[in-house]
Amino acid sequence: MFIAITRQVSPAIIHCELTHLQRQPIDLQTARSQHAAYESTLASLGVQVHSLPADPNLPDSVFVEDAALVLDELAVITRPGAESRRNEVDAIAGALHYWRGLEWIQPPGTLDGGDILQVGKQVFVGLSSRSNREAIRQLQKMLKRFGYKVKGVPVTGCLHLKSAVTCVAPESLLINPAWVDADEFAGYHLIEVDPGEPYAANALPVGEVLLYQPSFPHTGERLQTAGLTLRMVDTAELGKAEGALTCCSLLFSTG
Ligand code: CIR
Repeated sequence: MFIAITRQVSPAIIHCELTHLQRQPIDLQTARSQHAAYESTLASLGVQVHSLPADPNLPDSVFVEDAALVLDELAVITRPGAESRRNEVDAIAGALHYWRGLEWIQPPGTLDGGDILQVGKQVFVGLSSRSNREAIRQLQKMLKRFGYKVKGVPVTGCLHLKSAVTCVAPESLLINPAWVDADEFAGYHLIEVDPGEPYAANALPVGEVLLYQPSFPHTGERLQTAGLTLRMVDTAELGKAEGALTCCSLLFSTG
């Protein structure tokens, strides 16, 4: 069975961190209804959704992905790169400890879960404005005993590694090569985003289905041509806070 941890949209989301986007108004009701649709799509696919309450003091806390890496063997609680996001991890650790033993990234390590792309036993970590080499060193030490390889990958032009590349099927990656070097992923089957849709590389696989954004129709066509089954979920309002599909859940199996 799959579990998804999610968190309700904070009433303070208009004060979110922004790195590559200009601030624009975010309609809280729209953001909340899109988030609710995201949760119900997961539930309709048989995922058990554990939705944590909103926190008015943590504007970005809906983006739960950044607070942890959940593997079969353990969960690693991150130390987010943005100081305003550091307190998000406590509620996530409190929820995750029912399912996994926990390890914690320690200072001076900084790590956002959006920078972590796991493909089987290979873990890629984006070297971004949020995640640093010290966190990679700590992750390598934590995960070595379980047989994982951890590799740092430079990211430019976007917030996180998973803004630039996500895994859409076993051994298949959806990538924007303008933001991350495709050579880092040699050996995988690469599907490039349509050049007119730079933000289109973030997709969320749930079993046999790929959750995807309707705002990227040309890349969506490429995914369908590659034989993938898409389920459209619109999170465009959260996109104004620089969030995408993967960021809104921590999805893992109970084995
Ligand atoms: C931030 O800048 O931290 C938030 N406004 C957006 C985080 C999105 N998270 C993700 O892509 N994993």
